Amino acid sequence: MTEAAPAQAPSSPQRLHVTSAFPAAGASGPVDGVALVTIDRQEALNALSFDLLDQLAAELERLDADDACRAIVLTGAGTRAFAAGADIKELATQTPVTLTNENRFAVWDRIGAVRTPTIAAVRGFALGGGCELAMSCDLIVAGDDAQFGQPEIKIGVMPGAGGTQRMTRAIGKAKAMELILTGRTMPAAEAEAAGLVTKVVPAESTLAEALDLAVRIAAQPPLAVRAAKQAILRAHELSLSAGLDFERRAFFLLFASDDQTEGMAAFSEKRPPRWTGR
Ligand code: CO8
Repeated sequence: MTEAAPAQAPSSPQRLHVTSAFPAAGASGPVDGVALVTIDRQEALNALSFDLLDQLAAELERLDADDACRAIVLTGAGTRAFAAGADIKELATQTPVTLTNENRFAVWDRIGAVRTPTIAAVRGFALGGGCELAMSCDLIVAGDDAQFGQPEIKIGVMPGAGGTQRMTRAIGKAKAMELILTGRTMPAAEAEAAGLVTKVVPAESTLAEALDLAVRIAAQPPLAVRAAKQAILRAHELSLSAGLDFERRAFFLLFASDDQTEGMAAFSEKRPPRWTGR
């Protein structure tokens, strides 16, 4: 298991706010093929400073480059928040010039480019940038204490890391307008009914349920998993005909993989498949 834990004193500007374990530690031992990444800045409800986001992107990229890592669970430390948004105190001093010149929002493109399936395990607040981060993941497992929302309007701005786009695609214009223009938060059950989250579970079992889902994804052939993820994400980007074309090409390409041969042979031979990721 590799672990990155906070190494510096809490007051240090270099403090690590992201820890990770690969393989993740489950209730009954290491979880094969699954990494757990934790945002740990509990004193600020895991608010996403620019440094924190840089650390998070670097960790996700490191895991994404590891063939043995087949699924990543992302969560917030503690029980109160996944992340309560961007760090408002840090944002307060920004200008259009600093935001443009320092280009720190580019980190969101790095997070969105991760090819390994990602699952957000959300307890408590997922607000503003925290909601945008959860929506950047492929699946969301929400505890029944989770609250989702884009409250930026209440502090004089609007969503800036995908909220207007991903929220609208997930729950539709009518509900997205209401949530974003009023800044109202949405409880977990409503988020599930609206189609924002994959499933709602009892709060205390959120991480276990997310790890369980990750295990089931990690057990599938990795080339096919990544190809299917890419095709699903294209459904939000492309016209239907272009998306169907992308899907068909990806499907055809998988017939060059050993896992396709193995999967279909195992079915005929009535035995479990042995995936190699080749
Ligand atoms: N940024 C900085 N600090 C925060 C944040 C935040 N987003 N949220 C909470 N904190 C801090 C509080 O300041 C407080 O610190 P302290 O004890 O030093 O005063 C501590 O966390 C605990 O918070 P509260 O005392 O406020 O806890 P409550 O239980 O009373 O309230 C709330 C919880 C309702 C979640 C409340 O903290 C709150 O409203 N937080 C702000 C939510 C918000 O507006 N989020 C959106 C931020 S803007 C944004 O995300 C834009 C995204 C753009 C892209 C991202 C680029 C990086």
